[in-house]
Amino acid sequence: YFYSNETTPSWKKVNYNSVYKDIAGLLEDEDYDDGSYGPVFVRLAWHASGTYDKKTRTGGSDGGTIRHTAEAGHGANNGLEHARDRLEPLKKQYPNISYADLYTLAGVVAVQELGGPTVRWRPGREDKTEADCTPDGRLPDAAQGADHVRDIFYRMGFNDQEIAALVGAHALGRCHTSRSGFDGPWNASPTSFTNFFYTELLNSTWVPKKWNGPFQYVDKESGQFMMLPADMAFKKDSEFRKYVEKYAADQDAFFEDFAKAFSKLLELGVKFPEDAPVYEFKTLE
Ligand code: DDH
Repeated sequence: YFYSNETTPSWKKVNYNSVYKDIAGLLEDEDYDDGSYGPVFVRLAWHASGTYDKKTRTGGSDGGTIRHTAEAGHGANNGLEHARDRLEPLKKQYPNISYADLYTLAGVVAVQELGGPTVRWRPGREDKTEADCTPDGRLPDAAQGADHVRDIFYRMGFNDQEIAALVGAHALGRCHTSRSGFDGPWNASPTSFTNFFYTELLNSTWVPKKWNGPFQYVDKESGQFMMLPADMAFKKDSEFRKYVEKYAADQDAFFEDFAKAFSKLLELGVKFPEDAPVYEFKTLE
């Protein structure tokens, strides 16, 4: 009779390289959005983590609470069910992975497989109950400006440089009127991880969109690309703008800073087991 199995924690029973490959296999789908679940996986990982409050040490990705109705139902999380539903078969295939690890790992896979940097990631988050969901209002409001963005991200423990690096994720994906009310992608290659958020922000002329929807900007030239009011804060605010100019000019610097800040985001508030290894997954072909 071997009892060693009983004492092995679930997180140690998972082959994370294998989960990485299987998540990568779920990215492409020509019928979904721009052909990839990558952007919405990144957003799921970010919203799962971005509820962290360093003062009360509540929120964050630990617990995987974004899957519970109470938190999934927060307005900012509209549409993230597409990402969770897409990943659900992997939870069945790997019953020992926590949702919290699965959702954060999906963000890492998406960043890497869409052409971004290697993001260091550790397993060992544990799922918690609905009672551990955070209150609504911890994620940023896209209609507001620099002061609000700072309030939200300083609460998590980020500085201006890290905030400016993180928002570069808006090179990916799009806004959906059915989810946030806003409309459109930020650039012409929403399924590639690039520094185009910064280059577009600086190089295009942004004008208010004429429509009945919420106030947002479109590029004057084509009208196809968008910026949120909160995005424009990174151009208007001189401290944020320093980093925007740096990342627009130097994609390597952006990749390096994004990888660090994104990894930190996914670990906010997590109490990892002492022997949890750090993975640097190899990007697939
Ligand atoms: Fe974001 N984001 N985000 N965002 N985000 C939206 C989409 C995506 C804000 C608002 C919105 C980050 C920061 C901010 C991604 C990643 C990240 C949408 C549109 C809104 C609104 C949702 C929809 O309609 O589907 C605001 C405000 C901020 C801020 O104040 C800084 C950060 C830090 C990240 C990150 O990942 C590190 C991604 C990816 C998307 C595209 C999702 C998709 O489905 O496509």
